[in-house]
Amino acid sequence: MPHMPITSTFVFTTWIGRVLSAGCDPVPPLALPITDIKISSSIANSFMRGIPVNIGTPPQSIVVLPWPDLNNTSIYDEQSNCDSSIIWNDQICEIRRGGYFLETESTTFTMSADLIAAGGTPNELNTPGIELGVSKLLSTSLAGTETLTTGPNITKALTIPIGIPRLRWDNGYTMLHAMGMGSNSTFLHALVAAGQISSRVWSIWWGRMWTETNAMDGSLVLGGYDKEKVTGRNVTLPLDYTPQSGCWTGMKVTVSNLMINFRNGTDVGILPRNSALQFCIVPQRQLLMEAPNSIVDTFQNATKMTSIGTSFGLHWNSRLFNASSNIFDGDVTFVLNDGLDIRVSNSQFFVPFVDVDRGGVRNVDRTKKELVMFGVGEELATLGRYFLTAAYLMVNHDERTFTMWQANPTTKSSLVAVQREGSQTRDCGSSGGSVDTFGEGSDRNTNRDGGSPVPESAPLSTSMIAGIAVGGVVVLASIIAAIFIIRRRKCRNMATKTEATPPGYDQVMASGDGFFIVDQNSPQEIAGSFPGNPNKRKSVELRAEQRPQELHGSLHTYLPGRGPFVSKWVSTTW
Ligand SMILES: *[C@@H]1O[C@H](CO)[C@@H](O)[C@H](O)[C@H]1NC(C)=O
Ligand SMILES: *[C@@H]1O[C@H](CO)[C@@H](O)[C@H](O)[C@H]1NC(C)=O
Ligand SMILES: *[C@@H]1O[C@H](CO)[C@@H](O)[C@H](O)[C@H]1NC(C)=O
Ligand SMILES: *[C@@H]1O[C@H](CO)[C@@H](O)[C@H](O)[C@H]1NC(C)=O
Ligand SMILES: *[C@@H]1O[C@H](CO)[C@@H](O)[C@H](O)[C@H]1NC(C)=O
Ligand SMILES: *[C@@H]1O[C@H](CO)[C@@H](O)[C@H](O)[C@H]1NC(C)=O
Ligand SMILES: *[C@@H]1O[C@H](CO)[C@@H](O)[C@H](O)[C@H]1NC(C)=O
Ligand SMILES: *[C@H]1O[C@H](CO)[C@@H](O)[C@H](O)[C@H]1NC(C)=O
Repeated sequence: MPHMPITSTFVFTTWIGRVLSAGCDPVPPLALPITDIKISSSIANSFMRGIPVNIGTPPQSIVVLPWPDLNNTSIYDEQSNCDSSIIWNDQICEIRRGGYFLETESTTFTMSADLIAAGGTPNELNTPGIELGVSKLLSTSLAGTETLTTGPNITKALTIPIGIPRLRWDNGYTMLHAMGMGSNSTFLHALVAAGQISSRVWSIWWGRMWTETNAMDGSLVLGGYDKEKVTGRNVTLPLDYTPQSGCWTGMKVTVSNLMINFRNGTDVGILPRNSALQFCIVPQRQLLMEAPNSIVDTFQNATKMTSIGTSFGLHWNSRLFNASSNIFDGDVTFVLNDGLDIRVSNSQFFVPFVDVDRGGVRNVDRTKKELVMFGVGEELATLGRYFLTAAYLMVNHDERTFTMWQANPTTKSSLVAVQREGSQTRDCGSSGGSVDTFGEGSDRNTNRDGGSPVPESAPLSTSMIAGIAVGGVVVLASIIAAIFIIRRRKCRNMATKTEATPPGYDQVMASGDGFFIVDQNSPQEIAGSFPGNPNKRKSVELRAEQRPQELHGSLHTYLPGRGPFVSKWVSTTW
């Protein structure tokens, strides 16, 4: 019976396809809004843009930003260590930190000896260019575990290790609570362990800010990405955290040219011929880019503008312009080496002057404009949050890659789960949300709809079919029984574990007692004392007379805040 193997294979595949896709629900991704949140209920327009999170019991609302260069999460309490050269009073500090978490008022905060004992990750980075305090955070933070909930659909509270900084470790201008989204993120591990997402994948689009029309919230997607918010082809590159790469978020891209797109259709490239510039993508940074000073100067000269100073507002270090002077109205395009062009629209890199005043009110002053670019010296250039108004970024820690698209600014949403290649969960995606598996070829369709590409075979005689039926049924029945058992087990495991979950993690989350071994080499103390001004390297270009000064009240023109007060984030009922 020469045809039997072919036919059996076909029948077998079809059956397996059905069996695997029956009754195993995919874990859909979660989407958290990146939006303007009113930080203090008693202060009008005390807005900050970030992700609303409820922490502790009873829940306290705070605002976080994802930090790809931290593995664990830093939450500020009242000892919030704002840099007084940037933040002029405590009220501003509280607003710009995204509200304080008062651990003494939470019944679920469990203090531990240190962050590693709390289940924190033993390794953090010490790459030049990263916030100087990062390598010291681990040893100096007040540590513990705490429960948090975020997003309307995360019904189950997660318990994760948190650190409460006791050191002024960050730059003064990326201020909100820091959600660690690094390669060994405790937050992502906890979500996977709790079965709330099925892969350590996260994606971000920042939204569109400050425009009179068409402002949009951004979103952070956990476990996948939002396919409505991407357009065109993508570029996928490996995450590289090595010191050689020099990029502390692991996401380094090469830009072969930077084009100025004039309104009349003329495009002018401003990078010198045959030169390329490497950028580290740092989504939490407050600007579009930090690049060599000569590039920013060339940009300013090519657009025939004259700066009136440096900003000390929310977009600290950006260049200020008089809005009633000759203001460039075109776009800027980053031409990536890998064939992707990211065009940032004028409104998203030429923004109004924004600041939080002494009373905690966010003021938008449209008489001045800020070019959200900063000239740096030797350190690696960065692309910050305003780059992610135009680019959509997905980080896949399971595959150790990151992917970028040109963003499609929209409020529409269609979440796609992204799962590990070869993962057992991929066939569970035939109903509900779609599941996209990297590197998957056409065979996925075969499994999904029960074998559309029918293998070619010669017609079979009735007796052959009978033989196949009798022989096959017995064999298939036992195989299917076995598959059923395996599948059930895998589907169940999927909810609690992926291949990438570090051994023992679940147990730690459950029991709360840490058994991690401290890597003696990793959290190294910085020799000598911590520099008094962590901002020093950033402000190196500022001349003395440009240093932060008190702004006078008259500079702040009151404009109604743009963001709605999102009351549901503040309510304690979810
Ligand atoms: C929350 O769940 C509802 C119902 O399942 C769904 O319609 C909605 O899109 C989800 N929202 C988010 C932000 O994921
Ligand atoms: C996170 O932890 C991993 C593994 O311990 C380490 O390799 C990495 O450098 C740490 N930092 C980041 C940003 O991923
Ligand atoms: C990731 O972090 C856990 C603690 O959360 C730690 O036990 C594990 O060693 C880390 N993984 C790597 C690869 O360092
Ligand atoms: C990225 O593009 C490749 C083809 O270049 C495609 O195979 C892959 O599915 C895309 N990834 C996503 C997440 O869309
Ligand atoms: C477009 O405007 C730029 C800048 O003003 C100018 O240099 C260029 O010559 C103009 N191009 C055309 C085709 O008018
Ligand atoms: C920009 O223009 C200024 C003033 O004309 C000039 O001094 C400077 O060298 C120019 N810089 C660059 C990088 O072109
Ligand atoms: C901007 O320019 C206008 C007109 O030249 C002037 O009246 C105004 O004072 C300037 N504003 C600032 C902040 O320099
Ligand atoms: C975890 O370590 C990192 C860097 O060492 C630091 O960001 C963080 O503070 C620690 N956890 C917290 C939230 O303190």
